Amino acid sequence: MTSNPQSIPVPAPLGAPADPAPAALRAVVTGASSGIGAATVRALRSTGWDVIAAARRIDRLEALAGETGATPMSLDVTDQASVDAFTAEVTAAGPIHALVNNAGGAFGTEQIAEARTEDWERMYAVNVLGSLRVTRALLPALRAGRQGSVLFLTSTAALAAYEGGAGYCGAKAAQESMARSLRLEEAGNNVRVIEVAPGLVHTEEFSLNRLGGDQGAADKVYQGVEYPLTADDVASTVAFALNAPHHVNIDQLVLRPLAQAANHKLLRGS
Ligand code: 8X3
Repeated sequence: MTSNPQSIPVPAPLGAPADPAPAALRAVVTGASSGIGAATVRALRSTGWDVIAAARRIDRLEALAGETGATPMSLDVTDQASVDAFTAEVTAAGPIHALVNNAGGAFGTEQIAEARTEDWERMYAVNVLGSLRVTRALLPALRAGRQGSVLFLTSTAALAAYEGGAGYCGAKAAQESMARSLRLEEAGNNVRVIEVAPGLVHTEEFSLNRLGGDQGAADKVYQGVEYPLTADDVASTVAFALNAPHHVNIDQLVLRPLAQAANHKLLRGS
């Protein structure tokens, strides 16, 4: 039986010299400045990971870094030059053991008859092409770490269509497809590929961004839903999947609030 590097260590017998503490595993989390990304940084730090918290809004990252001990780094996943500079700096410091492709979001709720091309371009740029750029750039460092994980934060929107969701559903389904291909391509390099697909998550910014900054409209999305998922609910699921022994590949993990029995069935109180 082979031992797994992420298994719980067996204590040394009494009197035996202690092994030096193993170096912490290193994770990159994109879109780390708020919501699920920031919560994931906290969850991974609290379970012993070295975390590089990456996002465009460096001021927010500095605060998160002060709180958690993560390393803040500027990254715009839609800009190849930014990804290149980020990759050079991160990989110079050693291998990577996990990449959490969290940067993304939804823009607009228009049906296809009224869809705004620029919203779709933005959704594909950040969710799909952003994940591609960062994953492609960090794969050599993930392979070098000899126990790599790439985790895609998708959505239940990837699993079923809904009116006004075509652009977002399509972008999330594209990420899901990317995860499936990558799993086949990288298994031989000991890189596992995980997809976490949450349903309704109440974060500060998701619906606000989607609805063009209209706080009233954003609040209505969650109105009467006593317990939507929180960013921490999702982050603890991400940490669970990444902390599983490395031979355990959780292909796809779907989580919804109890009140959302299906994408189209959301129970609201009065
Ligand atoms: C967000 C879930 O239902 O708004 O990823 O598409 S939903």
